[in-house]
Amino acid sequence: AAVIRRGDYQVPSYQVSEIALDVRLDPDNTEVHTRLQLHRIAPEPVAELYLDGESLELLDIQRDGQALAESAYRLTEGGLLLLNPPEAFILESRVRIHPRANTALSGLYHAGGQFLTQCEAEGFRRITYYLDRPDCLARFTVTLHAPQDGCPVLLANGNCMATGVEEGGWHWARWEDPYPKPAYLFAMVAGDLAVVRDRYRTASGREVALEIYVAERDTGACAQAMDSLKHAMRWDEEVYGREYDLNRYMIVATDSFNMGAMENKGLNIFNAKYVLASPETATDSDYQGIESVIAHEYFHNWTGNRVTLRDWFQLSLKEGLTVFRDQEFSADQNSRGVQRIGDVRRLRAAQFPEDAGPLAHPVRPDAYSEINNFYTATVYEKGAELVRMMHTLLGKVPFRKGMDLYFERHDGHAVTIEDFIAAMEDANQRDLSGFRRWYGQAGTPVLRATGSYDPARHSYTLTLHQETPATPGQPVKEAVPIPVRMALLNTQGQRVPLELAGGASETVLLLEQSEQSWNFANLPGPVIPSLLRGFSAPVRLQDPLDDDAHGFLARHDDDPFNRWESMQDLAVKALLAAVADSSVAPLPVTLRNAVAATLADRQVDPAFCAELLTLPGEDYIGEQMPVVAVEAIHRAREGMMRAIGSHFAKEWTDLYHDLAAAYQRDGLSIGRRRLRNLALGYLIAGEGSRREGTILYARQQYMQADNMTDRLAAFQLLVQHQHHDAEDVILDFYQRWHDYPLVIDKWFAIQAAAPHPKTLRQVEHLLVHPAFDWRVPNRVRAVLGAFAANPTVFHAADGSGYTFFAEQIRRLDDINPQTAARLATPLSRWQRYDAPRQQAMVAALKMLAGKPGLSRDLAEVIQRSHP
Ligand code: DPP
Ligand code: ZN
Repeated sequence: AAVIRRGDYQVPSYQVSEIALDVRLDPDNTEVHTRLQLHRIAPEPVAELYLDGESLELLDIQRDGQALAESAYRLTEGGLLLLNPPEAFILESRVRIHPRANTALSGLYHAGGQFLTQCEAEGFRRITYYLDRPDCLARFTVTLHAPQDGCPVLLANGNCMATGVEEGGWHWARWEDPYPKPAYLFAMVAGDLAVVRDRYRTASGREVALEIYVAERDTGACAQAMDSLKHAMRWDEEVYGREYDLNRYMIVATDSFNMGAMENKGLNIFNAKYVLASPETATDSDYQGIESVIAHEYFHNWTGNRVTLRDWFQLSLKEGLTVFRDQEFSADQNSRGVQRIGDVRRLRAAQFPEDAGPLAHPVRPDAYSEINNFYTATVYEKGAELVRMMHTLLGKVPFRKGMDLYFERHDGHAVTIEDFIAAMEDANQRDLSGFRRWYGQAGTPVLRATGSYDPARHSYTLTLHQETPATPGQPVKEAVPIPVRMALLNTQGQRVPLELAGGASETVLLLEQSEQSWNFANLPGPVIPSLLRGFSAPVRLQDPLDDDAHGFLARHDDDPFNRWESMQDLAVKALLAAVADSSVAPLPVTLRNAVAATLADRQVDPAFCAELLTLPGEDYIGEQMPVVAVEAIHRAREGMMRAIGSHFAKEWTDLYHDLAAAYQRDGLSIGRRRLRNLALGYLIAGEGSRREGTILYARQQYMQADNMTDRLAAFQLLVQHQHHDAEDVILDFYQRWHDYPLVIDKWFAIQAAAPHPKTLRQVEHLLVHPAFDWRVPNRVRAVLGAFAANPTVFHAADGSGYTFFAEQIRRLDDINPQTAARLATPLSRWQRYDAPRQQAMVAALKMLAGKPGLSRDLAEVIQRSHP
């Protein structure tokens, strides 16, 4: 497929000032009439003007009111070529499209009885012929026509200007968006939806109507979404001085959606997973997911919509920045330390492996063939880390000055990452040129720290060294600026004043060369360094500390992230030792003491305590090995769970009973539930194969829970530990919740994630279950996504997991290429496994590569995975 390169960017030769759409909605045959006002901006006449268009049936085309002569245009595979276009003209087209058959869920589609659109990145060209590129900003008017019965609600971006009825039981509505926007932010919705309303008064006193559109029976489950929206609106006013700019903010929830949500101007469309929640159906982490995604899409109104992208290579300009903003929002709403740990966990789980494999790409990529494949952890999560580093280096107030200048300069424009950095630099007279390398260079830098205390001089010397491994297409790497937030702790665990930081006890060192040293003089005595506090840079830190020092930091470091990190380090080292030698004790004494101290610490917030006591996942352990030892890792981790469970059985039992409480939704209660469910997990693990006592706790908790967090935690433990003996609960769960798609997704996912050999068979059954639906991405992800994240089953030594998985991806590719390509990425990690697994994974990739009618999306992932 054609490769699109960043260096080939050209300004468009024409612009659209106005676009008016008139759409007659029918699931099988929708007609779209489009009227474009085009004018040339290129200085000289051009021979041709290309309009994008895909899967469109052209019925009629006119220029300035006259049928367009056949010699004046040509239809191509991907669009329409206008030959010798005049300087300014009106182009009218009429096309037919087929929303029900659109299972790719890109463009206009019909699902669950509703008409919905998804236009990012390039879905608008599946609705009409257009300059479908983010630097083409136009004012949109759209008139929707639909049967009044099936589609009483007709929505689009902006303001509703007029409505009316027409013959045959149809009606119409006309919407106008006063803000010029790129086509990827266009949206329309039609269906039988109920609405939950609220109001918001902006800082300057304007009233905004807030509307969440859901199915009638879900109107009681929108409170978290609505509250989160109001909090996000207030936060953006307070922290960034940004107000909402239309009179109405609409959110529509659907079960059929490729992404989490979409920030269409004034009319967000959301995966229902990030809107609907009630205590009975949603877990605490579902609630948190809603808070952050609602905020994320809201924040896009300024970072993405008002200031948009010049081209898709700049995707992180809006996504990295907006993820940073939503992470900070969540940190302000909840516990900052726990939030940061969660964000880093996600970065390490998804982005680090991506950056270390064949799909590695810079935060600002250089080339793509299908842009949908670049909505990645690198563009989002690493992109957010790059913004965070600038925030760390500049400080809060200068960063805000930079943002103000960015908005002032670029409001209403389509800009680049370069423009963002320049605004930060110009507002603060700072040179951030090193960040351009961060954006352009793939791979995770390794930061090696060495240090020594000189008792004669009372000084500590710290040396930092950086090196970024080669990635595909980038054999040689340059040094990048790495901000290292740090402190030195004395033997009582207190931070000591640092001369080189003017006496402050915490500072940010900036490593710009490949190696630099710092000397900390006049110290009161020996010190232990606390480095990369708050995870101040997205790097792999190799610190100079031994287990005793980590054990010390795990108890005393006042930086929550580093305290957690020390605990993780101890666990990872012990696990790696057990993987290498199965006779090694599963719970070394340093770790045991750290666990004991954490369990005994009554001061610590329960949510943070749960983080400290959660062992690193199998994937993360595998990441630390040259070749992932699938079974040995699983055994070692189970062994450590069992050892911690049995050694501290009394503490876990006490915690389990002490933390029992009626359901409440405040932060403290959430933390207590989390810790209590962790305790239950350890108790069950600790009983080894007997499990008569504590499994009853889980059964009881499953039956009696007054909320989904507790019920699901028990359910998961039962499925995980009881194998076929859990069949009664599996059945019970289904019968209770079969009317709730989001809950049934969990039911599918937990079964597909069970770590035992029979899971493959079970998953085969799940795929033919009446509730399974290949057209619903949430459902497909629940089964195939969970399966591919199940280490011992997906990576079964006989290759059965890979073969089975590839067959399902092959099938999905005909239905929804975007989701198929996304789900297929675990196969790209083949180099990380032993030879027989490598062969089986490559064979699976080859089988997919030979598929007839392979999509551009999947083709690109396969090609890059195994060039
Ligand atoms: N909907 C996706 C997001 O908000 C793409 N813009 O991240
Ligand atoms: Zn986004």
